[in-house]
Amino acid sequence: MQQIIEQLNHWIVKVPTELNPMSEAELSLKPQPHKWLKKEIMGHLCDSAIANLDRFIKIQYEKQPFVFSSYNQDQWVERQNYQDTPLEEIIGLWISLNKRIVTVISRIPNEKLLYQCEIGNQEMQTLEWLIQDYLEHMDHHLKDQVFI
Ligand code: NI
Repeated sequence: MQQIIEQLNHWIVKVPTELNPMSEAELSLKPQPHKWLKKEIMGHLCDSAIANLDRFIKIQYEKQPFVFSSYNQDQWVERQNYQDTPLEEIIGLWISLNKRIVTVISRIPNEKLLYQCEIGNQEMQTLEWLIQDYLEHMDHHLKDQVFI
């Protein structure tokens, strides 16, 4: 868990220093039709943080196994209108949400990391797995789509 927290803190510092110098034009370039803009990918990472913050908190006190609620990613990016939102605002939101996530996960007692969650198709995973998966999802988008 310590490693995950360190990696999240690393991104919290690195993301704004790398993205702030990029122009709005660069971030608003459409890579391919039907693909998200870099700004929208950052927005999608905010939506992922919102959904996961909710899960990381509820799984700790709700009846077990906690049933994972999914969300429609394209609908969220569209409804939030990240495309027309200033980058600064998206980055600010992303930083605030991830600081909350670091606060929450650094306070989870060890035994609760093993709490079970049903993630769909009757597949069960632990809270620890969910947190690891949250970071892997973020790493994937940042490394493959934003900082290229
Ligand atoms: Ni994604």
